[in-house]
Amino acid sequence: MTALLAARPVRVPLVKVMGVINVTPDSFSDGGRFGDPAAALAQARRLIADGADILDVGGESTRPGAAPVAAAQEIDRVVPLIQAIRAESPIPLSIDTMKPQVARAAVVAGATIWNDVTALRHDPESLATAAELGCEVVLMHMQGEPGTMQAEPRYDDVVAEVAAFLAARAEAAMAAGVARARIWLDPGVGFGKHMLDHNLPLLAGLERIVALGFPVLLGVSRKSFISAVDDGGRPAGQRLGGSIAGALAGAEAGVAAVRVHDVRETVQALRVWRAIAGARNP
Ligand code: HH2
Repeated sequence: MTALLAARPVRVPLVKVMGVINVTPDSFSDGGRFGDPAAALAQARRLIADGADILDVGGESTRPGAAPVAAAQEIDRVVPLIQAIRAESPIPLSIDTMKPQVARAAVVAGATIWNDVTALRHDPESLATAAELGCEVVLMHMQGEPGTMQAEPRYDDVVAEVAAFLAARAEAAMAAGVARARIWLDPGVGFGKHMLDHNLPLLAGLERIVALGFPVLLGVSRKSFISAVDDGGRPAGQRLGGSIAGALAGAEAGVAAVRVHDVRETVQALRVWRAIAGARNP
């Protein structure tokens, strides 16, 4: 019995879990749930207890048709939460914003990662601000703008085009003074990508994004393509199985982290995946 239970050394890399907290009224899956500061802090505590390695705080939805938010309002939404989490936990915090003013305020409040779905293209000041702040940056691929990105996305070879874009944005960030070791890449599942024709080949080709040599963050959690693959009718809150399948596909491809809403379930799935992978390569 003891021999059966003896732990084997597991050499398969750990995949970090980034838990999402949207302090917005309109995010596609959890909008309106954590707009109240006390509810947002309670959610942060829950995600930490559930095993999150990083928390990603967002004050503006990126879903198509979401109302734009002024920088001052976005700062009012995210900074008190970042300060409150920082006051009670050392967990790394990421700020999900396109705006350099918001990133700056968040970093001053204690965030150490700027997660930008526009890969530092939204504002001419973004690249220089990222370099000056000295924070880590997540450079995500998106074709088009959030408002219109799903209108008619087109690619000849989605994996090659996403990889080339990300490599170019990493070069631009480094040229502006962002240290190579601080750069993450994200293929941007669901951002300017056709539900099945683009998201599925992109997920199938993730190794080519990982091969660029930067840590990769993958966000599949609750996205619409899950419903399209499933029965077409599941709302965001009923896509947990598909979200976990996506996280495991990412783990298999070698991503460094997954961005998820359901932290506990994802942590468990990744632990079991890693234990099996470790047993395969003792
Ligand atoms: N997805 C969303 C938002 N930010 N950032 C990165 N790096 N990668 C992603 O895949 C990603 C992201 C969309 O999810 P969510 O935050 O739940 O919704 P909303 O943008 O409506 O707030």
